[in-house]
Amino acid sequence: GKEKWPRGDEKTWKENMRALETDVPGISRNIVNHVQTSLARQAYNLDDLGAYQAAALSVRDNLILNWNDTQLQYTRKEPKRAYYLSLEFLMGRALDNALLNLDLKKQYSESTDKLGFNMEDLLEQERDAALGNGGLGRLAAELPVWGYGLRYKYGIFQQLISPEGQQLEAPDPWLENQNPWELPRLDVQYDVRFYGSADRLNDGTPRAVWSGGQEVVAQAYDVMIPGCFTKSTNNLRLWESKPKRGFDLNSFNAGDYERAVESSNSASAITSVLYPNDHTTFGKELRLKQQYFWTAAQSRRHDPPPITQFPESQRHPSTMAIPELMRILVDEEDVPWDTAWQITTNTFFYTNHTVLPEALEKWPVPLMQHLLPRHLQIIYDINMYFLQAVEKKFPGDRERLARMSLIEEGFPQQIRMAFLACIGSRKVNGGCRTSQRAVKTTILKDFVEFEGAGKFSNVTNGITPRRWLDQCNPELSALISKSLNVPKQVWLKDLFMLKKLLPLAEDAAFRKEWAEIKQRNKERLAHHVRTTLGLEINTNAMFDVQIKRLHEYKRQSLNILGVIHRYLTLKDMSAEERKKVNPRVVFFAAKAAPGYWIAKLIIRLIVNVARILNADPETKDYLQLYFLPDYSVSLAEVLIPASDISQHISTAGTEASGTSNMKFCLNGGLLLGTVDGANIEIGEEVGESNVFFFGYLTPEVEQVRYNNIYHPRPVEEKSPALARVLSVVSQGMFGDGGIYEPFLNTIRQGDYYLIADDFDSYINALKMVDDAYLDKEEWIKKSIRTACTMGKFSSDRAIMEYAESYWNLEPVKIPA
Ligand code: GPW
Repeated sequence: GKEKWPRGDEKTWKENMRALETDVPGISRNIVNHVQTSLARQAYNLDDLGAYQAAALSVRDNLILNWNDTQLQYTRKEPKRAYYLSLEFLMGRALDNALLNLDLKKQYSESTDKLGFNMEDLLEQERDAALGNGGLGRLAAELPVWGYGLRYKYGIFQQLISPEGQQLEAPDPWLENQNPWELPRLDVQYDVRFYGSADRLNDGTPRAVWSGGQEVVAQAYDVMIPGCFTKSTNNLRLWESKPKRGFDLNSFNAGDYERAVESSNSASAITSVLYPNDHTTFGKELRLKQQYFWTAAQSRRHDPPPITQFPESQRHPSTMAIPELMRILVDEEDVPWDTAWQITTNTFFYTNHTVLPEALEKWPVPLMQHLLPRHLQIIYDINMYFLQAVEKKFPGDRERLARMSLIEEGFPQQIRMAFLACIGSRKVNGGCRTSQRAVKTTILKDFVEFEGAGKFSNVTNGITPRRWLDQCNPELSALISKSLNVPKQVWLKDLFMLKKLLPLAEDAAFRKEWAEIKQRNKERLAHHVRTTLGLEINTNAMFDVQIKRLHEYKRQSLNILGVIHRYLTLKDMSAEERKKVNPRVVFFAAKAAPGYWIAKLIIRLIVNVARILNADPETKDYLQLYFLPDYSVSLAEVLIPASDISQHISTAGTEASGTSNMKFCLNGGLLLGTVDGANIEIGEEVGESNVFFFGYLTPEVEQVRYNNIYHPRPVEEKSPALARVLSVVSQGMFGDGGIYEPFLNTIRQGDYYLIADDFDSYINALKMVDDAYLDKEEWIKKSIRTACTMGKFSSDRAIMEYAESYWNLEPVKIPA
């Protein structure tokens, strides 16, 4: 019984429907309109921020029109959809990306020019949407599916560095200036319950009633995500928590205003801040509240069934969606248990993002009992049926049952969320080939034996060439279009086309253009550092970059100790010898989790080494070191195109994939790395002669670690060069040596991350990089070969693999 629409006079509707403004006069009209009405400002008091907002609102109008058409088409066709559930979406800025995807950048720049504003300045006005920690959140931002996340009031903290080199954290009030990219959906609100009690009906059904406790409201905000050169515009739905209307009415009525306000604070607290811990879990109640709040809000929307959802992360924040769907089906829809379990295990797909066992999420049973009593019952029931099945296949193997149980014994008992995600999903996949192999042979070994290997496979991560080439490196993008002789609209959607440029590595004129672009990107970075930090950078040097979260396993420590080694080597040389050295500028940018103090100590060391090096008249022309504070997506967009070499040097067997490695290579930066994560597949694509690998291999690491504990050898024996570096740090070459002892001791004893074991091999690799750089022409060839073999790492390829072999989705065409 569909109603007739439009209501009223069809002609009036048709005549007044707005179309996209795509010419300069129309765009200018639209921008000025927003200045006058949406912003209530005028030409005489308009600053860059206001002009940015008006331009953004005008672009948003276009996105909304496309978004409406997309919605309509989805409503008509009712295709199966994939929902990507992630607690993190590290979006970065939206305006430039939207302009490029809409293919309207030129027109908008011309229009703002006419209005007296420079588009590049306006773009700088936008605050990053930083609702994520690192690669995991960024990956979520790059997949073209419907996303569901949380609308944190505060994103990842802002990093400040004190004069002593201490990391300080400040809140990130990113919504302060209004966010033009979101639409509050006041009509989309759901109640979400916490606490209370769960009573089984015991009426022959598995049903229970969950009641009492506290209810909060989940309020939807929609963020429009433009597809690339298409009308198709996706949606990122972010949930905000707020107090229920009439929240704690009793307290209000009793005149206890303060208590009522307190509980309303606790309702809003759920989505107030992103947890800044990368690769760790803390077992905090508020975090579990965040997870459940979001999976509960999301699960209310399951039209049209069956839904295909897609929970992410080894930290399994979305695993709560599994017992929640079971609860809805069993308790609210009265579906029999077995049918409900079948639906559930056909709905979820689980992507694993880490191989570090300490990052596996576990929740204390007492906390779950208190906060989500019904879900605990459901988890117990799932576990019971599951262990019965295991027992049937492996009769009498009690140890196996204990290993595989969703409940880990101990005080308190803990729920193993990775296992729940595994058994509750149709497929389990990893972010690259080797990490998935690692998962299958370690964390989930028993599950592979039980369920068969077919359930476990890998979809290698990808990155979007729109942001990570066209947007951040427009000159390179233009050169590629010109050389391929096709518009960027074509090759940006078929990145394998870059292969056609490989022969041009032998063309001197092409190499010259390629090198000049790299040089201008280096100057752009130098300009950025000059204007933001007031520092002068030698742009004739090799730019050597390591940017990622600060973590011991990622080994920024190895890099900084290598820098000190280089410094000592330079100091040993005569002035004449030094003149032959290839100058190098080393860049770091990284945030450390606020409670991860060894990581903060490593930042402190980097900052203090930089202070000494950059002021040393003997060496500063040959070696400079910069720690750029407050790493963000926007900073990455300036750093990545400027890099000659980048470092991805995690201990073998620790990095699940890495994605910045792909971004650097796509921009013609060479890769220095360990044989780990996606580095391996990058090496396969570009050829081993174009990358620099070093260090112990994954199968060897276990034995080395064992020896480091049971047959320890002093650092002096493993690497005299490193021993010297540690001793100058300890003796105070970079300020009070004493404060670094706890860090140095992690290398002297245990050395879990193999710093001493890999050091000489690392120094050797750095030397190979230096030698290779001496032959400039050959270096540029390597740079071209690297960029042009990155086809495989486009997120388009990754999403195609997901859609075809996992989700069974088909693209929906949005007609003009
Ligand atoms: F531990 N990743 C991340 F798996 O950025 F949860 N933060 C995290 O907390 C985790 C993973 C977690 C990253 C991986 O470190 C990186 O190797 C991978 O490329 C990325 O997730 C996307 O899969």
